[in-house]
Amino acid sequence: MSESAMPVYKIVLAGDGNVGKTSLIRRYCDGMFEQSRVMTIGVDFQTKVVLLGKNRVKLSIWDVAGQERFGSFRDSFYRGARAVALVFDLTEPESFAHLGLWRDEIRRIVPDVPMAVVANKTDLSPVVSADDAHRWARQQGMPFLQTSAATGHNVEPLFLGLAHLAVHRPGA
Ligand code: G3D
Ligand code: MG
Repeated sequence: MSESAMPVYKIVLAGDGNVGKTSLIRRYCDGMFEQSRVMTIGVDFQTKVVLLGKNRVKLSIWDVAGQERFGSFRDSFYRGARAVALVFDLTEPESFAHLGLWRDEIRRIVPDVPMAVVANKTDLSPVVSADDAHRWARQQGMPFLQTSAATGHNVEPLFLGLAHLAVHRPGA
């Protein structure tokens, strides 16, 4: 199938600033991790073609990019999302505490979108208990994954998992 004829699925990474959203996308799309990045301003998205079973699909992966504080701007950004990652930083308890706010904000715009919980920065000493985070995710009925954009740990499974959620969404 030509790339232009491929189905496109919009994937959104949400979560507080500095948790590693942009780094995860870069790591996945470019295979790179930049130790020091300027905070992205404006909407940022990249596309990547993935093989799901026998089917090739295209992901457009959107990052809440440097706009974490501007709620009204984000509403339009969520429209059309087919899967969402709620990302937090294992070294930053506030970023975990805020996941419920992100979930609620997204549910208002795309009520049925499947979400996954992502605990990033596994390469650092955790302050948030991964068990607590896993339990929270389970209560929400969301898959849970621990990642590191720095080492690449679980980055590929993260995006393949999101692609799977997007494609196999019940009722879609
Ligand atoms: P954001 O897009 O969610 O705002 P960024 O977050 O991707 O811009 O990352 C914020 C900072 O965390 C960056 O550091 C980045 O290098 C770092 N970071 C992201 N993911 C990881 C990770 O898995 N492990 C470690 N150790 N660091 C990570 P700077 O220093 O540039 O602010
Ligand atoms: Mg960013």
